[in-house]
Amino acid sequence: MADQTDITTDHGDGGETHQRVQSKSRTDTTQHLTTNQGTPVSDNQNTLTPGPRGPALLEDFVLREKIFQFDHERIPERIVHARGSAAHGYFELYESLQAITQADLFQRAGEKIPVFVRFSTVAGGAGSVDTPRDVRGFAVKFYTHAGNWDLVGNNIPVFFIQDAIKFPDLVHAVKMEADRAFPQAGSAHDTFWDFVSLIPESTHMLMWAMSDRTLPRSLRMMEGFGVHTFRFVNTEGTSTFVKFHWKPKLGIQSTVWDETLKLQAADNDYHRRDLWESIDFGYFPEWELGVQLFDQGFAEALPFDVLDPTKLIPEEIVPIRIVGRIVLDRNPDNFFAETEQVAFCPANIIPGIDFTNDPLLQGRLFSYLDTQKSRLGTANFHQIEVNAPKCPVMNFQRDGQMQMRVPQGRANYEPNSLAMHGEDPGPRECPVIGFRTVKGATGSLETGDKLRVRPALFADHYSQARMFWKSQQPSEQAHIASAFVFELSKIKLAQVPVRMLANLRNVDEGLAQRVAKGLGLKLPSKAKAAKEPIDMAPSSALSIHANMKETLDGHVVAVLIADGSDAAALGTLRGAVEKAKGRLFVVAPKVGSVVLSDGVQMTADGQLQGSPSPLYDAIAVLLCADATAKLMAESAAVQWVMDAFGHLKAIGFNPAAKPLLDKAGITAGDGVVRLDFLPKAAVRRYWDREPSLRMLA
Ligand code: HDE
Repeated sequence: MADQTDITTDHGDGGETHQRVQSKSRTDTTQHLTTNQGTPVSDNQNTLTPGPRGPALLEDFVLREKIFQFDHERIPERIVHARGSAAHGYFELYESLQAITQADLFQRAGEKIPVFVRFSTVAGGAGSVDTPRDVRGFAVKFYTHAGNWDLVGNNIPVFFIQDAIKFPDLVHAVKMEADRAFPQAGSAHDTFWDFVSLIPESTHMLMWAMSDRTLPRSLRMMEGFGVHTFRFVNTEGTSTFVKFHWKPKLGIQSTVWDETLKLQAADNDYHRRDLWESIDFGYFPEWELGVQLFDQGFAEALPFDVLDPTKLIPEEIVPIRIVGRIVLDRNPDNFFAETEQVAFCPANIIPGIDFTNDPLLQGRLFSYLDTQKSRLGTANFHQIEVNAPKCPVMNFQRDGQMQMRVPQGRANYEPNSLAMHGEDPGPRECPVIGFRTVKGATGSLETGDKLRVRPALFADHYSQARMFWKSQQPSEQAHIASAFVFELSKIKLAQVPVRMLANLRNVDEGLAQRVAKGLGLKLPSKAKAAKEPIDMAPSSALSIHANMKETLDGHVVAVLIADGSDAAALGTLRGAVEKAKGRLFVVAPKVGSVVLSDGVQMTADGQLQGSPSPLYDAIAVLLCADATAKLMAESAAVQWVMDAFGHLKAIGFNPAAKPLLDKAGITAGDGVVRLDFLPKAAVRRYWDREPSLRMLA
């Protein structure tokens, strides 16, 4: 970077500010503002005009170039997953998987390779909020020595549809409605529920979508899944089926619905900011990579088809083997160049990994490459820095818009005999380590007449939806039932909630009754199932509440202080929170100056009205009697504690602050503790509090 101290600021005839290089730096061109052609610019404040009040001159190439580039700053946003946030990091392998796969990144235990990871919502546009009820994308680009491998997954292990040919219909139905362009980012509207209520294959995914999985507390606290069944292939050509899982180091955690709604108002960028700040503060987000491995015999014995992306394999049946981890330790330097221009594609695989015939995956293999041409405008998008492999790339593909390379010589075809004539012949195939599609089929019925049919086992639409429901704790079941009520309450097409209830009766009669009651509707007769569901054993791994980690690691505790707050108590609280690897965020009525009990003046991190409690994991109220009396007349303060209580968070307080809690209607109970006990209490939420606070379905 140029030496910015060597700059003079002065003003032009119209009073405008000019920051100019000093005369002694005129020969040091590293400081000079230039056009895209490298021509130094003398004035970046004024358009070229004849006379001070004359019209703009067409010859002003400085103006035209600047506005031209600005006019084209945006590229088409992604048709789905438009809103996303990303980070750089690395993948580290724990143990060699050489016997199972020849994939380069799984060979040498302890080796680290770079990754770029983008998280996204699905339905909303690039400028929409971070916290709608929505599936989250979890896309990882591994820059391996053998080429880029993209694992383009979601935070839910199954999908709404079984065949790619239905994807445009699904996306049209869930995105804002065609005539009115709302809602911006959310599924609670007519067209989505009209569509899904007509395709019972969506029922399993709907159960997940209505669960708290779609309300993650943080991108750092959600699981990720490759969804489809893939294959590992070893050097002998032997293939093993594999399902990929990401397990967050901090455990899974979600918000409650009322909190989610309030977060949308409190901070549109809640997840983006959280990811950025965590990396910035050195709390590096981390996930372990797990694989479920199984063979063809096992797959054929299952009561469902492993090619069906609406099904999962419970961890209790095939345990997850943890093989490595990703750590995200660097924020992007530039959002557009990296996060926006990154182009993921499930077809980007490397030797040792292969596809299966999952019809959803097969369609995706076409879609992603195709969409990048629309978004990035050229077939050369793979040369953009974030997309470029970090290993040699050599072939005979040439030219096209925005070719960044300058290929040497005449070898743009092969076979060629140019080497015999002393010229560079270009690269050659390698039958040994080059990518080879695995021989043999995934199972039966993979050859025969050309048909447009689905395998018969795909018709089981409800067994796993039922398994998911049975695997949830009562607190989670109440959230799922309430989410169905909330979403279906927004539907104006009278037949749609009725059709949905008829489908839900195949999942669980109790669930259907609770939703019907919440909607004030009579339970319709059960929809006829294409295939009668079977009862599968519950899988506790599918529950968030059963698996939440009690920790302050990477979490934020906010403390409300004001003039006169006890300085020593604040210091003790900070020490304890930071010792538990949490962050303390200080909130005060005036951000610029708070005078503590010891007379020392400090600044707060956030002002009370701009720092509502939904933004934090737990809160503390540390006020002297005077400040408490004043803040009892401030609705933002009363709301602050009331919301934390309503969102089932731990609340710590000093005795003088208690009247504020009383005013907010906060009753004693689990998680409402004296300040000293807060760091211990703040490691979890208090689900038992909920039934006394809101009417859940
Ligand atoms: Fe995608 N999906 N998808 N998808 N998807 C896109 O590609 C598509 C599906 C996923 O951060 C698009 O570059 C089809 C399942 C993620 O840049 C597009 C089908 C899963 C991202 C596309 C699916 C995903 C995308 C839009 C059904 C989880 C964001 C822009 C056959 C396993 C990647 C783009 C990023 C993005 C197509 C279904 C995950 C249009 C046709 C299932 C995480 O190509």
